[in-house]
Amino acid sequence: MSNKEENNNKKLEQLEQFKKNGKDQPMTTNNGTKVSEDELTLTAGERGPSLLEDFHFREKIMHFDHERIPERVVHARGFGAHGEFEVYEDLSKYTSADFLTHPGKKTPVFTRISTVQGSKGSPDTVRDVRGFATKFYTDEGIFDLVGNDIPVFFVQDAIKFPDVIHAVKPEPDTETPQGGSAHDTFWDFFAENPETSHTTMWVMSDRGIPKNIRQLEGFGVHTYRLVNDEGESFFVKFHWRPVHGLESLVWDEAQTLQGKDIDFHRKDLHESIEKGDYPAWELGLQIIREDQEFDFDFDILDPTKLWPEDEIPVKVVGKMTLNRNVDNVFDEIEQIAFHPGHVVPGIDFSDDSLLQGRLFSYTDTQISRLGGPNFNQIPINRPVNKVHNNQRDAMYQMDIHTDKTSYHNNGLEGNCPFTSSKAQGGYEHYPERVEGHKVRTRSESFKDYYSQAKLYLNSLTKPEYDHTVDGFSFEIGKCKSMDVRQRAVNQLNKIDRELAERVAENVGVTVPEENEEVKSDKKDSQLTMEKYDRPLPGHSVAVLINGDVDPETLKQYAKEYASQGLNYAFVGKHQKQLSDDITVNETYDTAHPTLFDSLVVLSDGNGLVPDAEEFAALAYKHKKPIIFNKAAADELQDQKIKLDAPGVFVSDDPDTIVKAFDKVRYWDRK
Ligand code: HDE
Repeated sequence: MSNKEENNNKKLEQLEQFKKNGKDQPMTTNNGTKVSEDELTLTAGERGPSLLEDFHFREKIMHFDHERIPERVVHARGFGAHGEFEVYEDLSKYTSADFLTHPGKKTPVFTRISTVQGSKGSPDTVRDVRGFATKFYTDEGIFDLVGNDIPVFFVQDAIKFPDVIHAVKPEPDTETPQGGSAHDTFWDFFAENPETSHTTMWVMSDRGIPKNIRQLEGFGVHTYRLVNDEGESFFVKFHWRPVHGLESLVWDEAQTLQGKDIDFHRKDLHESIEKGDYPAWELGLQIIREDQEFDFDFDILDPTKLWPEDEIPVKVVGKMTLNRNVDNVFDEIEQIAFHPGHVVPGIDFSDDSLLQGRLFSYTDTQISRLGGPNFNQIPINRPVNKVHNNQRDAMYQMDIHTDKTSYHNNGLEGNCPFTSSKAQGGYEHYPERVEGHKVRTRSESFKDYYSQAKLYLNSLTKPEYDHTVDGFSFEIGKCKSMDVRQRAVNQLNKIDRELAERVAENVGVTVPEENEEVKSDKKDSQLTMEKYDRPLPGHSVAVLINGDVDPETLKQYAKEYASQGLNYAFVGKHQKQLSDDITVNETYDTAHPTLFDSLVVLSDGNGLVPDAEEFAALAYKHKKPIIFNKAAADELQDQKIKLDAPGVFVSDDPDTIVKAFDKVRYWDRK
């Protein structure tokens, strides 16, 4: 069969497929008129001027001209997916929320993970906090848990949010840097607003550069309330614990990826769902009784403080699995509208003033982003239960209301829709008793800015601590103003003397003579990233094929890696099919060591090409597991790669990979 015939047959087959899906529809204008021509404008004569009466052309271009909507002020860059949530046990002791009291019941969810600072087209792997927002479509309405991947926040009061965001966003005179905090205004803010200390400590550590979306933790950050059927209330912090473990990039790798693949995180999420290797998180709760509110050495309403897990353990209560990719990124991920004020009966707010401020901001921002107050009628934002109320009209109204009345009380329509008592499932706010003077002051209990920053540092492993020193040194070292650098280091001196000394030396400023560091040896065992297991499935391996390696050998590697649930790619000089089932799908140009978790170098014994050595050198530098076959090990020229270094293996056996992944990074490799 000729190529042309083959193509025609393929097209016919496709058409049959589309017919089956009901997609073989004629093209129409937005008014439903069938379109006869979609590639040529209407002109007066073949070479003549275009005619204004070409309504299809005008409509097509007009619509295109308006395709963009304002990006989110913060969290503009994000990706997400659909999934489901299932609670493990009946939590009615704490809450009346239906989706938390029926084990086995599956609640649909949508999760969007985002960076904070960068614009919509910025790279995924910048150093930043990640937003972690989940919409639960419960039978009682929507509950949005709009959190971050770091358990604390930069500021204590919502009125300071525009300030911290203005400081971290690109500087106004140059609009740089994009997607990062390594610049003067952010570090000036850090130096002048000590409440940022704790969160900044997290962002400068490995937590600021997560390896992917699947492997990060999530936190509700604020203290919320759970309220049970009897009206009893508990304070609660929400946690998401990644089933695939918690991993980070190294900074050099994160920066390289900003060029090699700016979509690194979103691709990983998308591809793992396509493969059926579903990202999943367990929901955890830290719960304290109301009478315990003042039992701790921090204020539970202060969002710059975490609740140490050694003191208040996390109770794991359910699991979220993301199992369906979106069909259309704009329609779903861009138009989704989260709001911490979307709650269901059984979940309520605390007096955390940051949370209280957020309750205003999110609806307000949707009005300019999504064009009016009817954004909850967009398909991705609709609750699964039916909405009935007397709200009417406004921009982009999608419903046709057939009731005569749109007010309450009414007599004409039986006073419908009617309100419901708590017993009937109506939302009643927790009747917290409040009293006080109207003041603009902050409680004394919010004024300890350094103890938990120190707690975090004390809890890190030595490599994690060293990375944090490097994070601060890079960021502060990027500041042009020596005064800003000095003031930032002066702040560090109040938290940790060693950190201040090491950063000061790296960025060319002095450490204050006085040793002012907060005195505390307190640690929490749950703050290091090392606390997680890192299951083998889902990790990736680049298999370098140097020379003419026998396809039968490659088949054994492919079989072993597939059986371990690893994602692997064969990398060689050219993309080509070597046998029926073995294809070299990547080259030294299309692949890069930063795109993989580990490396296997297979040589045919005729000398390693320089590209292969370079590949290995970078994977070695980034402390990844590396396996050389015996031939490759013999041929290795690069003196910096030590074959007896931690995490370097010499073996012809495909199952060495299991041993190699004993650690995901060999931090002790020099
Ligand atoms: Fe947000 N935040 N935020 N925020 N936030 C927004 O809402 C705001 C805060 C968070 O994937 C905006 O729809 C104020 C804390 C996430 O769509 C905006 C304050 C935490 C997302 C807004 C905060 C968050 C947003 C911008 C201080 C973690 C992305 C677009 C009181 C607990 C959600 C939008 C998504 C988005 C305001 C502080 C998380 C402007 C005023 C603390 C994950 O309304």
